[in-house]
Amino acid sequence: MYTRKNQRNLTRTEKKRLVSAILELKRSGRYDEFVRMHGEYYVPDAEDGPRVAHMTPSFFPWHRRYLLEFERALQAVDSGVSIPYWDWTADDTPASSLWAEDFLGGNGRKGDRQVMTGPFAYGNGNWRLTARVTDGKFLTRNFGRPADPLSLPTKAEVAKALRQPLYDAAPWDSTSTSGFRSEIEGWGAGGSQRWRNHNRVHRWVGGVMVGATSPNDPVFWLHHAFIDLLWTRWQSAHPGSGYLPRKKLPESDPQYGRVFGLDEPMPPWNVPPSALLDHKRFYRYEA
Ligand code: CU1
Ligand code: CU1
Repeated sequence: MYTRKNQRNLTRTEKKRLVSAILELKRSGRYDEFVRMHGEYYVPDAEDGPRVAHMTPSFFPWHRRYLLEFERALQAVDSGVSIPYWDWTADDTPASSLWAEDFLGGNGRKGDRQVMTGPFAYGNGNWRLTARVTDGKFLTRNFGRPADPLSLPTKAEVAKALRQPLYDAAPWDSTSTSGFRSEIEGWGAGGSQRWRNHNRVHRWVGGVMVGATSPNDPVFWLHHAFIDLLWTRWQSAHPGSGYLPRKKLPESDPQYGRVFGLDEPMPPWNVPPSALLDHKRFYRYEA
């Protein structure tokens, strides 16, 4: 049993050890395998086939398992590290210590958006992107998207999603207009408001965080640890509710074969959502 801490409370030594473990995974090629896996499972609902990771009820359990795999890889390098979480409702500016030179480094520069500071700056020689949807070998960011500004989600927006009594709802995709999963993941029809919560954070960071190979930016893990923490908060707030759909969808359902019920094994690990509902089997979150 280990604890996932709020990144703002990490000591200098803890940040250093986490960064070193990430850089070691990168050096060994393991890191890019994780990036490629994420790209492979980025199946939007406009495409055919099973949809296990995004725009789908198993968004939470799939990413929980994905983070666990990454965390195990980190711990194989240094057993004392875990994935911290980034509460972007509190640390909501580029001035946050998260973006300091001793941790994840800062914003991209003007023009090519290349990150120039910190351990993941291309110029420091340890962070060359190999698994990408588009070309470009260096990490990019574009905080707040100045050309069309957007801000990070607020406590009120997160609280509203946490009040949703239902986990998810038909049609179980990016157009579901109710349910906790849809509201936190952040799709839903209509205008600029549709990039809510989880999605808006990807867009606020910008650069490689937008798109299927977003784990190329290490902040991905800290963002998703917070998303995972929000799932635990929703579970505590709604003990009588739970993962949906409970059963495999019937053949008559348009989403048949595309969405994973509670006990249907999720690729690539063949683990069903039901095996991932209780995070306390694996780790705890620091309050
Ligand atoms: Cu993802
Ligand atoms: Cu994400």
